[in-house]
Amino acid sequence: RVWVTYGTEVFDVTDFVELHPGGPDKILLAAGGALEPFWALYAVHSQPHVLELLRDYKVGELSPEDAAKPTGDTEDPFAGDPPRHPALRVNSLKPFNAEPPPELLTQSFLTPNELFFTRNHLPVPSVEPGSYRLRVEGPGGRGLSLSLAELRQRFPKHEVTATLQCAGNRRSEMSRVRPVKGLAWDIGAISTARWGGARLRDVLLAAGLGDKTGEDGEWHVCFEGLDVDASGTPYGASIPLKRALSADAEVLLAYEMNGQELPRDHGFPVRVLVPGVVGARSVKWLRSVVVSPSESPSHWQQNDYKGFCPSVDWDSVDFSSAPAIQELPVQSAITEPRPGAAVPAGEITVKGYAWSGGGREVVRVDVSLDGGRSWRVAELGPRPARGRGWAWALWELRAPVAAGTRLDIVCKAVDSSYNVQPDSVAPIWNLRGVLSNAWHRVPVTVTR
Ligand code: MTE
Ligand code: MO
Repeated sequence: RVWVTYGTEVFDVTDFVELHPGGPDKILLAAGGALEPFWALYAVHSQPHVLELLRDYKVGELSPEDAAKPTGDTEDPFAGDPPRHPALRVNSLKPFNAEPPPELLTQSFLTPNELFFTRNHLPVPSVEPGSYRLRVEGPGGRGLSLSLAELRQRFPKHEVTATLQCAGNRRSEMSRVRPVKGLAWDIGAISTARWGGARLRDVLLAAGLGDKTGEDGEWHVCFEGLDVDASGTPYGASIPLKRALSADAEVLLAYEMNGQELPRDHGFPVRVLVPGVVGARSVKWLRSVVVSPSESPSHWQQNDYKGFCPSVDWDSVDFSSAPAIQELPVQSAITEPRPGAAVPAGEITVKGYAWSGGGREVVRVDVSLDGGRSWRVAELGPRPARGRGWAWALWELRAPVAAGTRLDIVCKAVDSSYNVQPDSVAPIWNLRGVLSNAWHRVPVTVTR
């Protein structure tokens, strides 16, 4: 049976699951745990009649031990990590890596902060906002040191609605072809937020670092986080200086996410946000920004987050032979229905997301119900009017389906440069399982 808790009370909601106005799949996400974190996200629940309705299903009270909070372990480097939303699908607890369930991912254009996918390589640092300083440095001893208040006050706040995607999104589909090294992300290592902060460009210009564009080869901006490994080495990455200085590229030193202060998991108090570029370059818990003639020496810039030929294996790989991933290729996936689902005959609703790197807008999403033999054009949801194609398009397709049939649902997106997704995984397989953007396939059966 299906139970949930609210406060210290326990409810058997088995008979209510099918009656849930938001759909049975959504209420089941809270099964076996507390309702509060879900009700906090979906405000329709904060009405007296909802609590009253729940009363009818009460079966008991939590025991005092279960009602008490679990205690933290002080020896554990991850003991200071923040609390997380129970709906997140955890791929690794320490360090914390988790993605929202697909059916919640496309519930709203902006991903609620609590559900935004989290990709941490190390423990989450605890930062005292009052003593935080951001170091900005470049050649010739030029630079700045900024407090959080100075970053907020000296530079105009700029806002960008942008999708962030991890290079490893949809890796689990790649490892089904052949095993790869990396976290087994499903389709949820991608999320969208409205980010607010200072433009990196404005900060670099204020530091006197705006003059190194091009004349002596490509320069870079290297970022370091406050999160460090056991040897004291921080997370780091870089982007080309040209992108950092471009007003069009809208690179941010973000301190706000969806109108709230940046949550700890997403880089409190300041992170880099590089629209249209692989998530790995958007360094969280930012401690330094250094303008340099070379890319970041960090492991994650040099020996990770690069693409290779399918025949390259761990014995033959030469990481120095491939460029670091920056702009990502065109991507799309189906969030509803789920693979293996049984859907009722009549009309099916297929939902998903589509996005491309570099600010290239998604111009079309094609959906097939028969494995790619015939196609229909999905309807794209509303997107922000202003700005470039930094954010995803949510899409939907409704189509009649006959009882007793099997559907092989497929989606593929087209971006404004007419880039398309590859039809299968094998030719783009790579040992690290990155850049997994083949047509997404979801088999379902139609019941009678
Ligand atoms: N920044 C720091 N300091 N440490 C990290 O582990 N992970 C990177 C990037 N920035 C990381 C980081 C990777 S690989 C991704 S995909 C994004 O952060 C994820 O951002 P999110 O956790 O806010 O979704
Ligand atoms: Mo990532």
